[in-house]
Amino acid sequence: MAIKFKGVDFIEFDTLLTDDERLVRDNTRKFIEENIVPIIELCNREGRFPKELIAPMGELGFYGASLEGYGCAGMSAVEYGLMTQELERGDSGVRSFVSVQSGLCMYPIYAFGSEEQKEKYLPKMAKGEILGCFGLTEPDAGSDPAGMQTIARRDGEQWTISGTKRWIGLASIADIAVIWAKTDEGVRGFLVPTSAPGFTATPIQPKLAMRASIQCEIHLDNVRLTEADRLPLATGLTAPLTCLDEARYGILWGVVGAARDSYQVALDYTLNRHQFNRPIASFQIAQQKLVNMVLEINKGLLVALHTGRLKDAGMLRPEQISFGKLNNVRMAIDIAREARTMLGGNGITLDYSPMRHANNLEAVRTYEGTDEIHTLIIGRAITDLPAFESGTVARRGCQVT
Ligand code: TGC
Ligand code: FAD
Repeated sequence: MAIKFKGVDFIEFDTLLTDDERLVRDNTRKFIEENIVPIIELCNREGRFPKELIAPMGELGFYGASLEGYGCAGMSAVEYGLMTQELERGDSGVRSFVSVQSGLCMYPIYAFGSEEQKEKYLPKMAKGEILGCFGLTEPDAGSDPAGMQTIARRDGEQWTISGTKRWIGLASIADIAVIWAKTDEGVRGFLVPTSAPGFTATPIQPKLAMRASIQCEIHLDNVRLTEADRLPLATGLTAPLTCLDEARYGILWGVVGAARDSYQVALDYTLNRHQFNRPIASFQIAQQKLVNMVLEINKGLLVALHTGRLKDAGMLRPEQISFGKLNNVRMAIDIAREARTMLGGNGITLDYSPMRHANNLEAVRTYEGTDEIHTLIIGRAITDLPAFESGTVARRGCQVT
């Protein structure tokens, strides 16, 4: 009897997509299969970000893909999500690179920047000629960014910024950094050229996750900027949190890709490897593991698609993004780990992807809001009882001394 469902799709998911949506997904998949899959294990082994793919990904319109104008592709939210799914099927580091450039750097310029800033940066960023990074987290302010200590002081038309940011993706190869700082007027966002005197970015190494990507500690030592470097429409903590919504949305799709790849590897392996004179996939426990993966991946896909349809309709709430991120990352890491068990000893080598995905997903469950923070966001939404003290900017004050 022939296998009826060779891929993971058990629910005719493609019938829920338009031709354009399928095209975006298939084109991205082809790029990943031809360009990322052949090199990604080596990149992980060497701890190397594949910089040589920055320009080709720009040519395909991967950066700022959901933005309109300025040389961006103007994709729908669902198309963007399907794209990130394929990117993360390749590697979380590749998807994260596109998330940072797009959702965390181009998006704030697009949403909060002046027309001059948009014209100056977005077309070149869309091509990958200018790279950006996003500095919100600090050594002592991660889950609670309102506790940030980076300070920007105004002196007429000039600003001086000092502080430390940690875990900042791409910072050592970026041309500009979107830096969030406290000012007398509250939290504000700045476009800091990484060539500015007083700006340094040092990669955090060694890492056991996201090895094919770069994260840095940034030091800002009296970096001088002008008023033209400030994002004029970014006022308060809501501005960076809105950027996080964009990136979290990409993640809730992306991680389904990592889960799908892990499942496919486990399925292929257990169909082909024999023990006790039979394919491992013929054993009931193996089938139960595969079936659980198919159930959870298909549910995760439906959550992602529905979230995308809400976003395209302008109806998506931040708590619903938390729902998708928490559910789908949890699903994906469980599947990557389970897939690893099905490969036996071979599963701990770099010849197979599930353990690499599982390690990456350890980081994904931490960044863009930890599992615990998204649990508390959803908990607050369903009880109207915040389990954490909200409004800490107001409580601690933004007074710059
Ligand atoms: P809270 O009192 O809840 O809110 C303050 C103001 O912000 C508004 N707001 C949001 N607006 C848009 N989107 C959201 N998701 C929002 N969440 C809150 C809120 O309405 C309020 O506005 P207003 O006008 O009433 O003042 O703020 P809080 O300080 O109590 O805490 C909120 C909390 C804990 C949920 C937030 O701080 C949080 O999400 N913490 C997690 C930090 C985080 O996710 N950092 C990510 C850094 S970037 C990163 O990790 C990149 S990884 C690379 C990659 O993406 O691949
Ligand atoms: P902490 O906030 O110190 O949390 C430690 C633990 O305590 C977690 O388990 C957390 O859930 C738990 N905890 C905290 N508060 C509570 C609470 N109220 N209730 C229960 N549990 C709680 N940041 C950027 O600004 N830009 C980037 O580009 C970026 N990229 C990243 C890439 C990677 C690979 C990583 C690992 C991080 C990145 N980050 C980035 C930072 C990331 O967003 C933070 O690591 C994350 O928000 C958690 O902050 P923290 O690491 O300081 O952990």
